[in-house]
Amino acid sequence: MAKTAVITGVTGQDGGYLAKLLLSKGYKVVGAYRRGATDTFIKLQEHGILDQIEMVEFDLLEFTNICRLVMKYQPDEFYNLGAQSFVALSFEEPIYTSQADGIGVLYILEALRQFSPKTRFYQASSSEMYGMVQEVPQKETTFFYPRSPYGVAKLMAHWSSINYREAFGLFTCCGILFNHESPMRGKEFVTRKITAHFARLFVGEIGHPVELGNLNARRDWGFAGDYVELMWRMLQCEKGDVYVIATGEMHSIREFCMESAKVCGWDLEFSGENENEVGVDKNTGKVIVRVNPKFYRPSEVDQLLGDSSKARQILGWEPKVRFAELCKMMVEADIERAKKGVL
Ligand code: GDR
Repeated sequence: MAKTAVITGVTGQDGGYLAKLLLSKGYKVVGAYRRGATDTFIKLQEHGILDQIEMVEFDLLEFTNICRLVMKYQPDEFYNLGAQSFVALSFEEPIYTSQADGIGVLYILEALRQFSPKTRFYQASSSEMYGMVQEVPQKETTFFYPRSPYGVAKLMAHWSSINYREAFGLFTCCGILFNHESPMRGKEFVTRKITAHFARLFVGEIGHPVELGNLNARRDWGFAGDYVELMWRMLQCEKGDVYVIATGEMHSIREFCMESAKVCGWDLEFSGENENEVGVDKNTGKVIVRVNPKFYRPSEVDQLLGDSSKARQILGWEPKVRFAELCKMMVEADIERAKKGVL
């Protein structure tokens, strides 16, 4: 009989890629989404899978709703990808973020414990939990030091998932995923903000530069399509565990701009310091990137670099898409959308 999987946050970037993967494996996919979630069904439509998913309204803050969902479907697998996932917003909405990303996970774990203890549970943990990194690169055993309400809430969810495995015997896995991007990334995140803006500049729809915050921050960026495969593989193992998922390569926001600019035929050169820094196309002298301190964060995560040896060994995985290819894929997809007027 076909396995049933519940995916919360199914309308988000990862939800779409994971749903597609599970459908291709013959799963019945129940997609849990929050009414009013941004761009509600657009990504699933773009993937061409909306009509194959059983969509149910869901809210991480409504325990009764979670209980009914779990009781009704008794799923084989439950992937919790739903969250307030924008780190910058968590400084403005710390309480909501803690409730959705921390307590909300506890609601799910409790519902599973009560009504469906055989369900295998995946929790979307985050490299943001490492915050002010205590070791480079970061692995499963690295000490956590979150730097945002988002990171703190994710840490609670992470340890709750481990605790429910140890205390109550639930099958839980946590994927500590480092930043993962794709053409389906939300435009509030820095990579897609850059590629969408570059594409609109490229087709001549706009003329002003993109305004960014801290260009020095460095991230380990992978491709979301690669990473969802690992979520599934984790749940197929004999026992639940924690895995770091990362490429092991780190680049600054500035480097992401330079690499993405190449796809548009621009040769970006940066000059000036801090809020006066600009990125200019050497060939035309046009300003493409400008700094606006409005996008600085109250406390920043300066660098993240993951060591995913454990996942590579146990889950048998190698990231397929590397940095330059990722930039190219995202800019090209956005140029296509801009040309069609759907960006
Ligand atoms: P992050 O992703 O916070 O790492 O969390 P984001 O792309 O928002 O920021 C990455 C870095 O870029 C710097 N930055 C800017 N960020 C945004 N959004 N907009 C800007 O204009 C800008 N300028 C510079 C940020 O300061 C930061 O250092 C993502 C999310 O997907 C989380 O949900 C997930 O858990 C982690 O990745 C892993």
